[in-house]
Amino acid sequence: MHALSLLPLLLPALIASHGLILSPAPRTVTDASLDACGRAITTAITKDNTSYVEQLTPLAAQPGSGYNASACNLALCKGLQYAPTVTLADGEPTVPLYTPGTVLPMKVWIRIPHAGIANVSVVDTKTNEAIAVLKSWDVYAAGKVGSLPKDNEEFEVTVPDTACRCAFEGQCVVQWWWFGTQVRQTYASCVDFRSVAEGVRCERPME
Ligand SMILES: [Cu+2]
Repeated sequence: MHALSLLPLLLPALIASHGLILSPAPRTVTDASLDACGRAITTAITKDNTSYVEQLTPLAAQPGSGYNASACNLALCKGLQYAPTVTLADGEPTVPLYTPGTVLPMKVWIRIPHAGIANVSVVDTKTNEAIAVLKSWDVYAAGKVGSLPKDNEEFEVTVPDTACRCAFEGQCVVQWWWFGTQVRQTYASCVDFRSVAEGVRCERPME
């Protein structure tokens, strides 16, 4: 059951899920996600305000869903893919580069709170391995909109030294993950980034 709530007009409604990262800019539905996850899932993520992972999973099994299991892992960023964009000037990807030790302020939006647990981690997108847990909450989103602890929606994380594992766009994400333990619903939202220490040279991995 979801309490009826008025959609705050000033907040982005790109992904009207129970919650998502507001800043830095999170992954959103793109053609890359459509190719990997199919129309049933990407339409649900775009339009359905209860598009938690457990609801997307059965959509994947629908005939004609277009879901590609090897490309779309719903347990990682709800299946949303890295979508290359480049600056016109220099051809560089528009994925932010954070040197290790960078303090990254983050804002998330909890639209419908469900008490549970949450964490923020750096995830290797190829292996879905959490390289580092940057923050975690034993109790999260326990309360009502407007009375949640401030650090549930506004917090800082420190970018770890990940050697060359996150040196190039698409290799890693900062993933915010929240599981409502009573309702058994999983929400996730991801930020693409690159990270390499000053003076360290990394080789771009073979595709
Ligand atoms: Cu719910």
